[in-house]
Amino acid sequence: MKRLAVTLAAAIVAVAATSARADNSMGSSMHPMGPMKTTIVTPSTIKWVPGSGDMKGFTVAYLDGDPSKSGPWTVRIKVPGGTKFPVHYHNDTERVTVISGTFAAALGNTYYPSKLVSLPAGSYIVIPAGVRHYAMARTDVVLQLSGTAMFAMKMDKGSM
Ligand SMILES: [Cu+2]
Repeated sequence: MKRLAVTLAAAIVAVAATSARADNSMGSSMHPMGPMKTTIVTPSTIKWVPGSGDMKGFTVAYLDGDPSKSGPWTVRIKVPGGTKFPVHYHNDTERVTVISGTFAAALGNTYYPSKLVSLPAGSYIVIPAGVRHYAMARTDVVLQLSGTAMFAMKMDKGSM
């Protein structure tokens, strides 16, 4: 019985050492996601400001991180109804959640309004880097975008 207790204690120490190592790597400033800060926002505390960079002209809430830099970020963007986004792509995966209103998007190299798929509030889209796509806001919409690299809309020559 004593031998079993010793073996069990050794096993517990081994597990504790393993989890301590795991905890240490998550909490370190060397974590691949970079230093994290706690963020809590509610709909009434979100700060809306004029967007910059490729979000210029839109009203944007910078929730977390900075889309003009490398590293994880999340923003919300207000897009007026009728706004069209011509065929474009990104160098990073684009993740979009429709928070309110109805957005619409489609994949392809040519803008065909009839191919746009309506995306009501609650819809979520993931578009891998390099995939050509286009979109429009069917109504005033609020979109949540997130990424891990600098956000930029890229267009092929002559695709306007
Ligand atoms: Cu896009």
